[in-house]
Amino acid sequence: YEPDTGPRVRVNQVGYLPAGPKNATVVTDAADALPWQLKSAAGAVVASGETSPRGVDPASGQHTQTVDFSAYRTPGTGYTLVVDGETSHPFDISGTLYEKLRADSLQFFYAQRSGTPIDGDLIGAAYARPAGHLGVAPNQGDTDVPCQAGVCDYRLDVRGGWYDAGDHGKYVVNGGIATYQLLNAFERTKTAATAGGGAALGDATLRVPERGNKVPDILDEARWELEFLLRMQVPAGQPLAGMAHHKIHDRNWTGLPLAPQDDPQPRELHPPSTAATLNLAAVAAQCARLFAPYDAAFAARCGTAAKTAYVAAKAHPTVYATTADGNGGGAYEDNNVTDEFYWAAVELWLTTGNKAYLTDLSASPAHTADVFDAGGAFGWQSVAALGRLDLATVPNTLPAAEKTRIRASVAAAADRYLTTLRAQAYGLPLPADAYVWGSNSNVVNNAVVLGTAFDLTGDAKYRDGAVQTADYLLGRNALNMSYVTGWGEQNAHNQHSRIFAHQLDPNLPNPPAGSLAGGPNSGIQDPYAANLLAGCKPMFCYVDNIDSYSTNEIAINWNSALAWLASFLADQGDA
Ligand code: 9MR
Repeated sequence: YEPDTGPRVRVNQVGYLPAGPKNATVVTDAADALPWQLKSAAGAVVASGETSPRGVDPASGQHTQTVDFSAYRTPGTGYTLVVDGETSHPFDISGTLYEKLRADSLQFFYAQRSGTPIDGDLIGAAYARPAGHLGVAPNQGDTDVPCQAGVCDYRLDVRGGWYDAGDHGKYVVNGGIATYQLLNAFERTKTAATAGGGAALGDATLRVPERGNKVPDILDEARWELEFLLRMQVPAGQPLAGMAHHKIHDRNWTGLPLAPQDDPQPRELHPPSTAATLNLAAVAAQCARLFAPYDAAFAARCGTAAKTAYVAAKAHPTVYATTADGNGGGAYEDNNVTDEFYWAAVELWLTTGNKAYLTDLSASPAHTADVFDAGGAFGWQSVAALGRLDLATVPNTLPAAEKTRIRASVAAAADRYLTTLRAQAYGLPLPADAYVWGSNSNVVNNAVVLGTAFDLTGDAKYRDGAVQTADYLLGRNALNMSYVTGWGEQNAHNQHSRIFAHQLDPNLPNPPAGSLAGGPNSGIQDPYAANLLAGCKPMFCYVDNIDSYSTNEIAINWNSALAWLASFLADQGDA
């Protein structure tokens, strides 16, 4: 199978920031440097130079050369890059490229909302749908959900939240990290010099029903999930009170397409887990400090839930979710919760200032370990870096030397991601052996570390690394395609989703603009990809087909990463 990858000159198909880095990659057998030309929309040569030969790139297996045209800074549209007789897809040079991506990537969450009708006037008629899983036939509903056999003998109202991905499941650990990232994108605006005080993330910046309520819309969106996460907590008086159920989903996997309101499957609560409980503790603690100025009662409710969850997790520290519980929904297994304990203790300490949490976080091995993995700085299963990043950025009373150590660890990790990025022909912070399920989220999360290092140090090399990461996502890659729906000349739009299943039913929409595909995955764990892509080089292990859930699904934890990065980049203006 040979995908059609178009012109051999690969660029960010959306564009480049005027004063930012401008890099492209050419696939060529030529051994020596080649001349390149940058052309305006009218075809005039506005800049020229020579490529840098790179040899064979391990991630793609391709023989490549790179182009650096950073010196050209004139804003405009419809530029192309010409090398080796090939013309790239067109792109812009503009300081406002990422503002709409910030809004689009956040808008994704409204489209994924469960338990509420989606208003076509807000996000387009194609996306309007009735509320899902409120108990209206044929749904059995999330309003009164029983536990799986033998798990508990009560029922819970766990309506609301976001559907995780292309399925209708709702999982506390993945909801946790996604909510963290939206809250963190907001919290960043309080400390980052480039964030303009957060006006761009204020009220009436998104098309959500809550716009105009004087609460920043990104917080309104996060609250939709927070309310669900709070509902997943085991009630007082029950065994394991204060823990959080790991997940709620259909008894059996359903087929595609399937609108949420048409899902007839029984919904079931799965056992509580320590990981889910600590995710609840961490994000509810974030909620308590960030909502305090807007809704004191809600902030207090979050604070109580966070503390209760933390106490329950300490009382039941080894209740693990396993791969065995993977029928009808994802397992989100985890048998090491050292990192979750650390993250939760950090968030609770940052919110309350209570010394007991400081004692706990200081005693955690995660506090001194190198927590930033080369493949992915953090993810739903490994969250220590979230605690580290927040200790580095959220104002706190750590002794100066300790704060310096924490911040230096973020910069050191960012330096390593830059080293990786420079070794890649396509300029991304991911080594060739790390293309796993959801690789795009790892790529972006590594760029979040770069962005945070820039916020902390003001050193432009980190910001440039984050910009280059966006280049990879938006077309500078072996497949010559953008992984963000509606963004770039050739973009992913057939992602695996029961709701946005246009590929299977022309009456249904594609995912909304701003939806990130999971990305290349050398594991090719779904039958469609396994059959089509056997033997693929890492960056080729992707197909924009709705059947390929292991390379091409949408997911809240991937879009939350994109939203953080897009917001960071939008704040850089013309860089
Ligand atoms: O993102 C998850 C990835 O890290 C795992 O390897 C994979 C298999 O367990 O599951 C992914 O998460 C999926 C979840 O299990 C169910 N909803 C869709 C998620 C995205 O594909």
